[in-house]
Amino acid sequence: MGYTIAQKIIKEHLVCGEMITGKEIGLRIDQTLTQDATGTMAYLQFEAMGIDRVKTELSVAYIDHNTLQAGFENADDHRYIQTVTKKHGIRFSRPGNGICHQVHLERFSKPGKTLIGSDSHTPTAGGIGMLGMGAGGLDVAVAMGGGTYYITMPKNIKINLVGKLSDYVGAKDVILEVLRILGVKGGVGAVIEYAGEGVKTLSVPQRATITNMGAELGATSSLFPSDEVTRAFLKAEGREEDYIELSPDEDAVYDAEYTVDLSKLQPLAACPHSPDNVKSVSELSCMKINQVCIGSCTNSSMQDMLTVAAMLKGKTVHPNVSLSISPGSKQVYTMLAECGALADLINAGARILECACGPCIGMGFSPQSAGVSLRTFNRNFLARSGTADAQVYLVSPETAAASAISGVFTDPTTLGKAPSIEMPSVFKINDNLIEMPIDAEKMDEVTVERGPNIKPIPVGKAPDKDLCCELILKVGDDITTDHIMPAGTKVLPYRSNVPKLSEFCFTVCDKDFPERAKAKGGGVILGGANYGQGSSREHAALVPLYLGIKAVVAKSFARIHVANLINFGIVPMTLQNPDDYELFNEGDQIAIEGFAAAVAGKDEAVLVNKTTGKAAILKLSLSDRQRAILLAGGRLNYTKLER
Ligand code: MIC
Ligand code: SF4
Repeated sequence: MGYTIAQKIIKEHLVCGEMITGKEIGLRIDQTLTQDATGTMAYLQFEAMGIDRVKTELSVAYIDHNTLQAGFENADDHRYIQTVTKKHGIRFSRPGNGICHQVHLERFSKPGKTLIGSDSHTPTAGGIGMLGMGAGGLDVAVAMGGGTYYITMPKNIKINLVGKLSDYVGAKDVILEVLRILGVKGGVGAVIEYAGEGVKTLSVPQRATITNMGAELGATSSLFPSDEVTRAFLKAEGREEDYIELSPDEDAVYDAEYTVDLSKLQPLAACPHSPDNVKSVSELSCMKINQVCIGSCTNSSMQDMLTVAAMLKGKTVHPNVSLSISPGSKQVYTMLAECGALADLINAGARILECACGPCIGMGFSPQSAGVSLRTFNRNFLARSGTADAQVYLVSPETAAASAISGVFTDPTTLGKAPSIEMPSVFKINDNLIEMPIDAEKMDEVTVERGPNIKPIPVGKAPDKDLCCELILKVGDDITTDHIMPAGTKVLPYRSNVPKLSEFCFTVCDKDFPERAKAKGGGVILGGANYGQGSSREHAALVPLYLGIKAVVAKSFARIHVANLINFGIVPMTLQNPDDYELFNEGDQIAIEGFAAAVAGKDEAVLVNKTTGKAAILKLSLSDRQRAILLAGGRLNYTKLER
């Protein structure tokens, strides 16, 4: 039996375990990336491990999330990351150089290699045939130290692309169609591979738009083959030597296959508040809009920007609309300026932002009250924009530009023929904002600078024999990490200050949660299906740990979040019978009988509702390694015990 692309890369990097779907495997990681909102924690953890220099082929620290700097906190964190990376052998991408995934795709990604990043959209690199996976900062720290990265051996889903995109239909519409078909849980436990004749009609940045939003499917990663289009992209980046051809074997076996006919696709939009709530733009046409935001790691390439500039040239943004544009990288920004397209955007009335995440993570540009915002981003979770009642729709750059001009939701295919854009065959290469680390023998010369905002990381405890506490919070299905630990201007500056961060935990769902959890000394959270979907932020585990959460019981969990819970010693348990969710209410006194025994190997415990007398069976599915981590009270303790 032949191999899929994912299986080929996994086989090359397998350190332990068997390549049997659903079993835990360990992988050697070639490259890592961090961004600043998760990076501070990752480097604090790396420092705590006491390893002098990173052991990966390449590690890069990006500054792209927390660039608003409304107080000293962000700048202090930047300085910490800049100095700690210099000392320990990590490249530092300065603020102003661009969004981690866009820059990494341009400058460092390599087909056939493995990459983990402390950001859930690390699979963007799959656009070039690199196995990129999002992970918690602690997992990235371990990989930087040369440690193994553990995942569940994924199944393989194939998406056959046939035909060719029509005018004004973009790569975003392809992934929105896949989201429509599979839903936000459809990729859980899988790598999504794109195949078929349609593949060669898509450029690398278009492919990267698609693999980027595989994160929204819950997938472990997404991959395109590496082919002549990949070679041309690498050549334009002056890195043709990094090219290798990569495709699945003819007889590779996939667990499921779907076909998307590119020529039949229409412009699509993900409606509030979930990326899989997909409708056609024509169904929404004429709805008044207030804001358009173009950019983010999913749609900020030169191709996207040139398309938007060509559509806006000579026009004016509608008076009722505010349009922001954030190019993805310094490379894109410079090329836009040099070819004059930036002037077309400015002239049309676009508000040009720096090349960073910006509005995508609620760092500015929050919509007006109940405002309708069209965004080329990848997430439209409730309140993520910074305005609690905003209505955010995810659309292609083509739909965004057409609607920005008209002031209403506009299907760009009604505009006739699309303007042709000319992509440069050689890109503007200047890595002057990537700082190289100091040589190993000089590392003692570097003083790591720590600001007062950096507070100690909470550490977990071994599980109690039986757990008696309150059901401190009950939430529904598809709870995102933006619900658990919101971001935005008011919260993000405290990513290295867990006590302060705790004041915002779950406040999107229940503004009293932090106070209640503190007063009651924590307890257990009950969630629905796909608990913890979305970002890789380990703060969504660290902060509940700080607030005394010992276990989360849910119908099912998202991949990165469950790994983060285990890393910080919070026990993730599932209801054997999902209907038992109804037997428990917030505020009930509960007991998890046989809690420690379940973790130690019994894999089963009883959740008793002391208030009503009802009970439910809880299941725990752990590898021996995960079991040992939880018994030690989290990975930091476990690593100390290992030494
Ligand atoms: C996101 O898009 O949600 C983020 C912000 O990039 C997160 C990381 C974080 O919370 O810092 C992610 O995707 O992992
Ligand atoms: Fe940044 Fe948004 Fe991409 Fe997250 S999804 S890395 S916040 S641009």
